[in-house]
Amino acid sequence: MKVDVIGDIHGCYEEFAALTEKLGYELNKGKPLHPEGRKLAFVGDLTDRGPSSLKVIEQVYYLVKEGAAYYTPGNHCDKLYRYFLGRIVQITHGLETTVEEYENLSKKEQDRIKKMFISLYENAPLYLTLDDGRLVVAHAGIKQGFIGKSDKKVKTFVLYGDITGEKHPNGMPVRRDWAKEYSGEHVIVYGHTPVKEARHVNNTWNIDTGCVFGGKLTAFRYPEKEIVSVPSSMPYKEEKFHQFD
Ligand SMILES: [Mn+2]
Repeated sequence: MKVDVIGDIHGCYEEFAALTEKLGYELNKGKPLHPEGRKLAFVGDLTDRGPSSLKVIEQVYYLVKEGAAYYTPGNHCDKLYRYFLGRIVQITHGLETTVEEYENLSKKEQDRIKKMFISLYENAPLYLTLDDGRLVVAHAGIKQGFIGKSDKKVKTFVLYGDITGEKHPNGMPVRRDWAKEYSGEHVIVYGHTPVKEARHVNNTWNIDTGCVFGGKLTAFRYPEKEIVSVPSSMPYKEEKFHQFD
């Protein structure tokens, strides 16, 4: 199977459109489809902070529905899902931009978007196992021993990463560098932690190149293991990018 895994979009619809074009996808009734039948896969965090979150939801919903793409949720997707269910969530960390777009819609349009997203989320696996398990796509990554499992511990890991429960002085949660310890055969593609360049460590690939923070939107082509990116149109925020030693 041939697939192009797309990093955290966070409402950057224009960059997503540009990236699919660069990857050779062609628009068919508004949807990017590949002439050779390649499929897209989304690492999650479709929405929040960027200008066109709802457009991204709609695009991904139809692509998945028609079997042209795979999707697995990120922590921002999880929070938006809880918001749509009417649970009490804090409208912060970028959710405010998605909620603003949503509130500007008519009641009928709101219902349409809400139903789409709930359906997309509820039908999505916690992480994707593709190509007979050789390729695993998980929002914040996954430890070797968690592949095939889906308990609460695994859910926390794939949504938030290898968090310790501690926080840095700036309030950011401490995340362990699990990729450094990874020694598995599965290719693991993930996002969640913005880095300036896609980071390849031990068969794992972090493709969140911080598009919404002015970096790039990145795709990982499988089985070629190629990185393809397009520049972001958003203002550059140096402090949002993670540095690894
Ligand atoms: Mn995330």
